[in-house]
Amino acid sequence: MGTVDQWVSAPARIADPDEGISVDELRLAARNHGMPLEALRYDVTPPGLHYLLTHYDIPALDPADWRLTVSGAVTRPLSLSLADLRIRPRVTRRVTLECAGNGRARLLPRPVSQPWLDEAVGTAEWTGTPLAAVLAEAGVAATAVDVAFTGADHGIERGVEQDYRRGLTLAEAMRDDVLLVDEMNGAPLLPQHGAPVRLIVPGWYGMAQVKWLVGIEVLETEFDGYQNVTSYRVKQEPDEPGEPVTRIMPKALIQPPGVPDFQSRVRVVDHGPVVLTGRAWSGWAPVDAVEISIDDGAGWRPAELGPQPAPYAWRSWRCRWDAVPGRYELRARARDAAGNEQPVGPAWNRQGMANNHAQRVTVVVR
Ligand SMILES: Nc1nc2c(c(=O)[nH]1)N[C@H]1C(S)=C(S)[C@@H](COP(=O)(O)O)O[C@H]1N2
Ligand SMILES: [Mo]
Repeated sequence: MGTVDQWVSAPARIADPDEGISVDELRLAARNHGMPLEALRYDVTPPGLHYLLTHYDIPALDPADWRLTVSGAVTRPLSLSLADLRIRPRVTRRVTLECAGNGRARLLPRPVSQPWLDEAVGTAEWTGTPLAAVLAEAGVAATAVDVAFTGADHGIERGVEQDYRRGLTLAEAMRDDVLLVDEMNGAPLLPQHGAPVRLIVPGWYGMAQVKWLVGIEVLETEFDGYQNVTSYRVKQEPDEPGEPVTRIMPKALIQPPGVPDFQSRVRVVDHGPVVLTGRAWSGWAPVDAVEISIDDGAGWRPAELGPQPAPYAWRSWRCRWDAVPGRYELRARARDAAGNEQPVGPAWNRQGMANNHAQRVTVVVR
């Protein structure tokens, strides 16, 4: 008999240059679906179309006996029921979430993990109560530095058994737009999106948005859990510490025009005037420019931006194109007000994190 470790702790792996997507990756992709790109038409993504990413299993939580504990370096530890949370001041924020691994399957060589293409994104109206006031009520010690958020889901990752747990600096946790939410688009959170309560940290990649929240612990030392220190790092070599993944890099996506070919998803468009549309977002600052290329990045034309609906929600863009018969590779790129520019090509890193290379949409104009 082997130990559990011997059977399940596969090391992080980079695919061989000509290695296709494996059954293990396909199994992850079937559980963790992306947002169908035609759903870029919606300002707010209908819940069933929002992307989904869950490391382990969706836990069974009964909202009637669910409790959220606030513990650690606080003067008044708390244990809150859902009713306790719901009588607190309520706020709704429109926030775009994107998985930090979005785009990973296009990297060469490919980091073996959830094989996202472009679709790991969605925007929702999240309703809940500000975290800062809950922390203030618990009385955060002057010596506190980080806050750890624990989900009710449990599993094993690279041989390390764990609850899903992420840390944030105290300063980030005390931002007034960070919420403990129990509603998505005006309805109770669905099981797959973290019911009954999840954390929303506007602007950050998905890993910070802890679902099935059951514990908040105030720490006097830096959080050193797996999901901050081992995973979600931008690094080239397996043994270097790398840089932590934090906020969402700017990205624009094109709502695929025309109609798709079933198997290849190549788009077929009639010649004549076409209005290309899509969405763009950044977790650093509002997007202030989107450009479109119809010839795979050889030339760029400006798109017209729609309103910025909320600081961390995607904004729409549109761009006219007089389509002449032929085959085209459409690309879009965004720039934000902080000066971050979306690159056309990928920047490789071992875990395939925070990659905002430009989407490519193949279009045949007839
Ligand atoms: N408890 C818990 N929270 C979690 C995760 C998880 O596996 N467990 N996955 C994270 C990741 S990696 C992402 S991208 C987002 C996805 O949120 P969604 O499934 O609601 O779109 O949830 C985050 N929160
Ligand atoms: Mo993610």
